[in-house]
Amino acid sequence: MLKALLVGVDITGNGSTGHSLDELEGLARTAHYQPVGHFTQRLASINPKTFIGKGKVDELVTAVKHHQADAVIFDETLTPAQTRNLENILKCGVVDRPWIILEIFKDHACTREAKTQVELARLQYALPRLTRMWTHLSRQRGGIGMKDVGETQIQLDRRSIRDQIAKLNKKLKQIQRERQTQRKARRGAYQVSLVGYTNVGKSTLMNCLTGTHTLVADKLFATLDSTVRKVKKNFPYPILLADTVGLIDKLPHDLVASFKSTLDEIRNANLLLHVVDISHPNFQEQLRIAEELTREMGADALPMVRVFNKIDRMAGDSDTLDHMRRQYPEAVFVSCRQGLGMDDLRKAIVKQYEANLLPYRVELPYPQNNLIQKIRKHALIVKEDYHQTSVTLDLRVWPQHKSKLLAVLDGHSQPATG
Ligand SMILES: Nc1nc2c(ncn2[C@@H]2O[C@H](COP(=O)(O)OP(=O)(O)OP(=O)(O)O)[C@@H](O)[C@H]2O)c(=O)[nH]1
Ligand SMILES: [Mg+2]
Repeated sequence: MLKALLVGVDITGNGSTGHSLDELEGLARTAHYQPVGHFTQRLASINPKTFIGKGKVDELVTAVKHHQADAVIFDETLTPAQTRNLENILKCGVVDRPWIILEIFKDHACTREAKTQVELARLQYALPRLTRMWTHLSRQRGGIGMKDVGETQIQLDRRSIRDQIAKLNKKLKQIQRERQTQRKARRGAYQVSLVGYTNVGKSTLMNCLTGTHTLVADKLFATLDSTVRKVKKNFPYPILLADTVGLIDKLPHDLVASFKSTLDEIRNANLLLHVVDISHPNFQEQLRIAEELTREMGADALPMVRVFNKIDRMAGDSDTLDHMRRQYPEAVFVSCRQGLGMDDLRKAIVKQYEANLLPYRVELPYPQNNLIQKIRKHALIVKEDYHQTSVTLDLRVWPQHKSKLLAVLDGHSQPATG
């Protein structure tokens, strides 16, 4: 395991670095680094050459020697020049938060799509940082190690990375075409998509509602693929549920853009369930960040229900629960692990679904049992009024199903008035 020093910077001076470094520590461990020291600095402005101030750099030089650290990890996004300058002074690897996230994504990617997306994001990140990245990339290619690389080699390398980027882009387009076809086949169904910070329990919720076994793990970014499953259990309507990649503060932008299928599952949803881990000490900040990222993805106009999860861990803290119930009266409070609140959640989904239904009334001449069976496939029958020679049905129709319903009714009925 590589030994690493962690560095957090508090630019606004609001004292939020403490939390942020806890998260960085979790990320660093997930990416197989062993944190051996923490440093934070309050800064009025960023030093363009080294990001942090000279005094802090000197402190780090001493600490790197003392701990024999292999790397210094910054909880920020460094420019390629800052990374190079810092590596020259500190004489060890310098890594920033986006790179750590990319390393984790690389480890956790399973499917062809996720692997391609992560590789693409890594290469795009590497291109402007090639001198430093050489070590990482060459290690993958068979271990050339930390030796210095000449300028000619870097030029060659840059070209080969550009070629690889072009190839991956092409491959991704093909995969996304296949996805598009699958999505078209699902058109017309009501789709609910799970969104939320990483590790809040989205996949656990998916398993609870669909009875399937998507990977659940107590680690950051366990899910790197969007999966879509049918929810049938205890629902009056067919509903599709999509699990998506977890969100996190300072998520690399290239990475978000490359996870196009997750973005599509979110943007094309009829309803978002925003899952929040209420037992996390920093859940309010996570909630804010997830909503900000969702907005950036262009999904802020969609109907959304907040789902506060892991209430089983809140036995000693009813104040926080009460406070959130007051602040978000429409929210649902659940424990996916213990199956608490699942009925409330189902009701909330059904309520959102029904808000979209169009009322429709038809009058059928008797007897029409077959026809009624067919109608049930496309509409909800809320009332049946039997008269002497006919029956009036009050229906609720999902807008996308209206044409199918009309096709079924064609020639058999007439829209009733009143
Ligand atoms: N105590 C408790 N733990 C839960 C609950 N729901 C999920 N967890 C745990 O939280 C951890 C993360 O769960 P996941 O379902 O993998 O979370 P996720 O949001 O899909 O995470 P990513 O895919 O990594 O973004 C696992 O260890 C779960 O067992 C809950 O209601 N109570
Ligand atoms: Mg997951």
